[in-house]
Amino acid sequence: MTVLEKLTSQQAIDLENKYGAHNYHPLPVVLSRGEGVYVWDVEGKKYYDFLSAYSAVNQGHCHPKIVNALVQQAQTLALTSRAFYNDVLGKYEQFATSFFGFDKLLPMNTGAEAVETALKIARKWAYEVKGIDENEAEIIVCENNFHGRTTTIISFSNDENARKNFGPFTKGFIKIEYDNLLALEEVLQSNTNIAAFLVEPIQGEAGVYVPSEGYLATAKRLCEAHNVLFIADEVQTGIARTGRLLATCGNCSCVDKNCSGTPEVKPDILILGKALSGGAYPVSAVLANNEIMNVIKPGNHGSTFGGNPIAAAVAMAALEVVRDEHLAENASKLGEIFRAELSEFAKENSLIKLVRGKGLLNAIVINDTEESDTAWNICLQLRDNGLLAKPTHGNIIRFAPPLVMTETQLHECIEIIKKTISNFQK
Ligand code: IF1
Repeated sequence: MTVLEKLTSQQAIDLENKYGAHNYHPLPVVLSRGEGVYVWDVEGKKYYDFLSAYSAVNQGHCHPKIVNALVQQAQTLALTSRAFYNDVLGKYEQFATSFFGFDKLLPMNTGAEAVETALKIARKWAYEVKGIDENEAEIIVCENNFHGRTTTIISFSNDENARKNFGPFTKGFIKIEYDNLLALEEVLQSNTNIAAFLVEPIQGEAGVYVPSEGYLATAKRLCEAHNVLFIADEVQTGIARTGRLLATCGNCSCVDKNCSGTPEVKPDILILGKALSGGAYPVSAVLANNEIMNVIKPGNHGSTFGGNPIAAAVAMAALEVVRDEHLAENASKLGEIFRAELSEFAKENSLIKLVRGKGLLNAIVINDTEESDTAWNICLQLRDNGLLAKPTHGNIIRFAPPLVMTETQLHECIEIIKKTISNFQK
């Protein structure tokens, strides 16, 4: 078989099983094309994509403006490394720092790399600015966090599946309960070696846990009072996914019409990834103001591809799409409709325990145990009915379509979800 020969779904699955590491258990569907909110499998069946590659494809599959930026730059200058300057990176850094309201940006590639970068910056700031003794810095994280898969990041995970037999682990992290301000205050008051508090504005992988109103703002104020950096991991919640440009409120002067204008939760360090490129290319970034970012000096940190011309060009196009197509406003409006309709439906269907989320990052909790395969089987039937979604943990199904979805398309998807669940036989 040549690489150009068209595969059947089963052939594609067999090849992955035989030649690929088994580090995922994908839903059995083989995709070969994407456009906007739709994807097609190799047999030509069309689906609504309700995962958006874990919120990386907020701008829709293969957005022409983003693809064009990718192609044009790839045909001009793809990679220089940071050993030399290039004529795109500075423009992107200026554009993105203004877009989100920070002084500086450190460009990386994956979300985990950006999280690691933020941890390194926070530690260096702790030693060189706050004055903590070297190697004594602690960073507060939350139970049930998900920040990526590197050894340091899984060191502070409590997901046994993600960490078992990957030790020994990195020290210097203190875990507290998510959405618990007393727990945060207690650690801040009892430990003078705290560099930072790393938090997801909504815990996506844990099951789309939206914290109490005011949690992030009060957490930020507590951090300020104790000279501790507030680090927001917006890899999944950022880039308009939750109905705002950011789920925390950057004092971004710009595009978020939903913004109250008051920087009530401006992170000291902001971590972005996924939809920063619209899913067209691995692009992540860490943003901070000078008094924090300037602890990084030449040779302290880097990456071969970090800030490459293609990444810079793609990211600018992806952010322009968010701004020009008003994706935050659309996510906010459609998210309200989605939760209202499914919450009403849940009242008459015992299979759904609850519906929760913000913007177009939502989830339904299935009325069965975490160990059951009910959520998985519902996703198989959703697939058969033309909608792709996947359980996060056990009995929770995440619903996160591209933010370019129209209201008409959303209502069609809601009907597919309702029909599937109404007809579901265990
Ligand atoms: C997998 C989860 C989602 C993230 C947050 C950093 C990263 C992620 C808040 C790291 C990545 C991805 C990773 C992917 C599945 C997906 C995921 F299920 F793993 F947890 F979205 F919820 N911070 N999340 O969500 O970014 O290095 O992947 O670019 O690893 O299975 P990355």
